Amino acid sequence: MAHRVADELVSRLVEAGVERVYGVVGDSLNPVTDALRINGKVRWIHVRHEETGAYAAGAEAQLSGKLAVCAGSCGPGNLHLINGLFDAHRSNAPVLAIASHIPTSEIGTGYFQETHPESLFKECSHYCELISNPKQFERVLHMAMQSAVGRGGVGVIVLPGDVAGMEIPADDSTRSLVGHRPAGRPGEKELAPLADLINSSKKVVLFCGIGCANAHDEVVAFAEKVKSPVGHSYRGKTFVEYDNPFDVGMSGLLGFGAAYQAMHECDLLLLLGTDFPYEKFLPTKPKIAQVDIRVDHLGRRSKLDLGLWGDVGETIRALLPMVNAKSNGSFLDAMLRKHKESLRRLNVYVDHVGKRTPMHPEPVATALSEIAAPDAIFTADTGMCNVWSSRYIRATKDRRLIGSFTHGSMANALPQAIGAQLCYPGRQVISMSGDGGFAMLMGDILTVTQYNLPIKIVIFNNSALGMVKLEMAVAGLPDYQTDLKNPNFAKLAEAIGIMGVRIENPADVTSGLNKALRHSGPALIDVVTDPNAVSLPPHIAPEMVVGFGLTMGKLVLSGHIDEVVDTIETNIRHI
Ligand SMILES: Cc1ncc(C[n+]2csc(CCOP(=O)(O)OP(=O)(O)O)c2C)c(N)n1
Ligand SMILES: [Mg+2]
Repeated sequence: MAHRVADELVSRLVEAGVERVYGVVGDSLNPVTDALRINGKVRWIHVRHEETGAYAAGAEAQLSGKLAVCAGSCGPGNLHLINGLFDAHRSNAPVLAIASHIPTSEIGTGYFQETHPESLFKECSHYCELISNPKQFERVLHMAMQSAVGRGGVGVIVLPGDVAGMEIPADDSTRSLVGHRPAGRPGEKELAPLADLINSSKKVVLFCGIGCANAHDEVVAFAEKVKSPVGHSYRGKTFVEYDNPFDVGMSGLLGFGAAYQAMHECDLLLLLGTDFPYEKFLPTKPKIAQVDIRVDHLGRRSKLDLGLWGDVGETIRALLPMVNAKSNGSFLDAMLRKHKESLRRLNVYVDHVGKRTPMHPEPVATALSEIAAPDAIFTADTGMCNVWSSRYIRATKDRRLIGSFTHGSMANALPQAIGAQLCYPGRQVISMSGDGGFAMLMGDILTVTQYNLPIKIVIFNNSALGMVKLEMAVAGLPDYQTDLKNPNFAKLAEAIGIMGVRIENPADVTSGLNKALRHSGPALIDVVTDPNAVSLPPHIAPEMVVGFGLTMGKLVLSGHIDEVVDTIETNIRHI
């Protein structure tokens, strides 16, 4: 049988260990899907929207560290991938995107469905090339996959349908992908000034990001020796929060605990594997040192007294014998006390659930954390689910939490859960969805039913674009266009043949979640929550308070006094 470029593509995917390709079939992509059908070793996952496919591939890649693949047909088909690819790329998730393309003879003529994917995907990839000749194919594919796997992010091949269908000789020589990272760390000469800084500082604080993914034990051992509070970013959470007696929570607008205070009261702040972007939350007074394997991250947020290029775990292992154990733990103790107190305040709605409806979301997230499996995979939608997941989902050694943490796009949670569940069929996967986020890519609940994926979709149904409602309040703007008129999502789930559980009453939270999480198939839990539940950051800047006051003033002036009372009553216990 004739061997086409598309057949060669599939052989190379098999060789690279790819198990699935997410996408929607169509025209120019036909040779590729046909080759997948014939080969039979790679599964085509038929999503309802290509953006879902890109998110799902990104989730697979983030969780497994292995190459994942998505595909879109020419023009609009691959254009739909783009937001999910931005997310994957900015999460350093190794993803290959196959952007199929119009026939080569038509390129540049304003042909039906014509776009220029090689320009469109440039910004969301390390490598993106058009394959216009079969002889080019093998090397371009290799470079796209190698850049995705090696640099962490997206590689794109733009493959016209006619080229995909052209015959080429089967090639059994291999060009293997190199996926492992070098165990790079600074030498003793570069480490010495860092050891000096640490030894001459009384109060050292660690702030840990995703770069600490394999450095839990090193971070904790260092914190113990130097008596350091350990704060973390959202992406760092699941890797450093568990089994860590020195944990002081998270910084940033969604933050909690004593991380902000510790970072501002220390005399040396060590930024470890973090690219935390919010300058306002970073201190300027203490000395700052940063360690990162991504050299372009060094010094791009804070002015550094010392930057070291290296893997966090390797660097700490080498550094540890060079630093003196500190005997005075009073700063650490004070921060841990402050953290405990802050958690106590954060838990007022959990400790005093009450009977009020619509209910607060915090007890829901807390119950979810308690009931979920110790190795559950959580995905969290952009919006208030970021707050509930970062604060109330407890990290364990084996749990994972992913979201659109760098790109910050809505509607990521359900698609990411699809990728997570397909990649880890034996693990519990929980999508913490906003009602806005869920509805945005709602069509792909049909992918959940089509593949009978036992995902548990928990919708925090506050009938609002809640995060934006809060942003408007903070900015002193009256609430505008944030309300959502929703159906009963549980009934909607039942209509498409999956378990639907509607929770309207605080007393039903635990039993409702239990019922759904114990169910062996897919389940949707529609939890009706308070649209006025706002979250205040641990550090409230004066201008934010002014903003809050202003909104209240404007609401009163516009006759919404009942809403003002409601909001104050709802949130007063936070302040
Ligand atoms: C694709 C996209 N559109 C708009 C936004 C701006 N935005 C951020 S959060 C949010 C509201 C999310 O609402 P919902 O999913 O209901 O979650 P909630 O905050 O209410 O919990 C919006 C509109 C975004 N981040 N991404
Ligand atoms: Mg909402």
